[in-house]
Amino acid sequence: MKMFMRKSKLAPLTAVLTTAMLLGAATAAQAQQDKGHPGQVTPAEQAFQGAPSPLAKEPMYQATNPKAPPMTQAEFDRARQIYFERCAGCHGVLRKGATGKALTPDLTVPKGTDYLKVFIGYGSPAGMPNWLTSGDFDEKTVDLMARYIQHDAPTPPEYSLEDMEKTRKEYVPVAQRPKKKMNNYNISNIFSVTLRDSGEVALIDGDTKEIINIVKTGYAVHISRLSASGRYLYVIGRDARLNLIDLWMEKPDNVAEMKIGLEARSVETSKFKGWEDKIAIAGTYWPPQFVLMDGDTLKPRKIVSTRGMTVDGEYHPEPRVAAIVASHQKPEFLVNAKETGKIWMVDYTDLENLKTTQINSAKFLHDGGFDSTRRYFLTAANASDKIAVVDTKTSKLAALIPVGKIPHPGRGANFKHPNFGPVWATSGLGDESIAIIGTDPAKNKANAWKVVQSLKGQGGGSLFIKTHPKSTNLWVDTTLNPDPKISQSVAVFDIRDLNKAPQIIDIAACAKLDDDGAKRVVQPEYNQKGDEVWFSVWSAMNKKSAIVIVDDKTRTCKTVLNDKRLVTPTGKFNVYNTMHDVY
Ligand code: DHE
Repeated sequence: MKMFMRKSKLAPLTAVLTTAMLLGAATAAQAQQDKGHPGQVTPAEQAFQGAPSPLAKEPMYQATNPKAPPMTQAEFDRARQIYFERCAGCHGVLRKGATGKALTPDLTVPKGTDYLKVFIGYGSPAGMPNWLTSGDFDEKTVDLMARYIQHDAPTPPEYSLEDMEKTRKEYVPVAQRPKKKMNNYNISNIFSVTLRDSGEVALIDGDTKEIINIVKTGYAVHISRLSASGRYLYVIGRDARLNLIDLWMEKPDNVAEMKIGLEARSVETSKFKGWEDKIAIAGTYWPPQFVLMDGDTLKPRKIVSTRGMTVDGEYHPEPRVAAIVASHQKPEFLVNAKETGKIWMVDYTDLENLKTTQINSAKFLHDGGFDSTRRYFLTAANASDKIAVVDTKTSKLAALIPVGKIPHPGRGANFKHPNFGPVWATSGLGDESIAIIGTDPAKNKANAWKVVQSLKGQGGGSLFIKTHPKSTNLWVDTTLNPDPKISQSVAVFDIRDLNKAPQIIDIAACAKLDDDGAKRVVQPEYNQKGDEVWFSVWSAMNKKSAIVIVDDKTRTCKTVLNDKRLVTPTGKFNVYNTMHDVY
């Protein structure tokens, strides 16, 4: 739906244009001084954070601020929807600031409508998009939003255990589920593929490349994770709908489902010995909390709020739950609370008397994965430009490592560096650098938790990097780079000689899609054997997309999956690699 005019009518605002330019310059310096503001934000990061929030559709309590310019109820409702679709990702649900600035009335009212209109219309070098001059908003919308942010932020509802339980469905109760695997699929090599905008996952047989089933999931479905045994597949949507799929069924399908909140990104399951498949955990962006559930029925057992103090000692009302991983050392989950910079270690052995440890790292925690021994969790504090390392054995922060701008590892890539021993690598959104970090404090102490080498990739806008223990290739995507030549291709480095320039492979060209879709290439994912790499060629819903499978050894395109049902494919999760944290 196109809600805004593409062509901007500049006239009434030209009077303030010069002021806008001056303000722009002033804001850069101001932004640097703002506590917790990340400074310059790249177009790639803006695009990444700009996904519409499902909260736009939620009813909310709305208080008006008598000091703010008046608005009708209809104007309010429209502004609120626009805010959640366009602004909440950076400025936060409650407008208390996240990677973008706080926009609470105590700050916005003194600035006044005209000043705010300039910011909204023309953006700032600190990263605020130019909504008017880009053609996304017309002047009326700019005025509407400038007034709206001077009123109190509406609060979306909380979400309790009872709310969850009310939405829970067990399509196939445990007693009626298979007692053994009822199909002939090589389950370990199934891929669960996110079909982002159709709200489905495609289960694809990695051996035959046939689609096994297309399973209905949540809105703007996000990631899949596997239970420790590999039987159960958990899928989370941005609308916080959690689906449980049983891969033992003749035709794998949903067996249970529940809404765990109003907006979510992450899910994981217990992996420690003796606890396989027992407990599931999912985290929400709103409300800021995580829930522990029974692994096979999703029955919610315990909710824990992440609201609290940041690592700088300031209260944060909405620390969103980002990545969650299951420890292999202890019966614990590691939960990233994004805005506070705290990594929670959650002991799941006694949910009634829950024990948690909060590890201080750096703000804006996002994604991450384990080192090759699965003892250390390496995770991006993305807008802090750092990688935090947690020792899951000692439950302590092992290191906080400065890297390039806005690291985004996915789960990262583990390999043996010819000179520096075991390493883990991340690429990033903000620049072309690829940081290679030593991960072996026992035998390679001098290199541990240091960037031992920095590679030069194709450019910024990288989301994922991948290799496999059986491979000598290191694949790096550049999905959100503004140059289509770069976003449609990937760089592949030879791990045996990392000083050699990478080979650039035009993956989108392999897909041979005959339309003008964006064809962004995203997320390399290996098959179980480690001899194929799967890439999504991602275009909008009304355009053609595909999955391109590359032969890892020859680095040549081997198979293209272009079934019409593969709508907006993005993340792909190989069962074996995901359940064993192989990356
Ligand atoms: Fe993701 C992982 C959050 C946009 C594809 N993404 C993650 C994780 C988080 C996250 C917290 C780690 C989960 C975990 O390990 O438990 N993603 C967010 C956002 O907040 C963000 C920036 C904006 C939004 O509004 O959602 C966002 N993500 C995207 C996309 O636009 C992507 C590229 C396409 C899509 O399908 O939505 C995307 N995110 C992914 C993928 C992973 C992921 C494929 C898992 C990678 C892996 O290898 O595990």
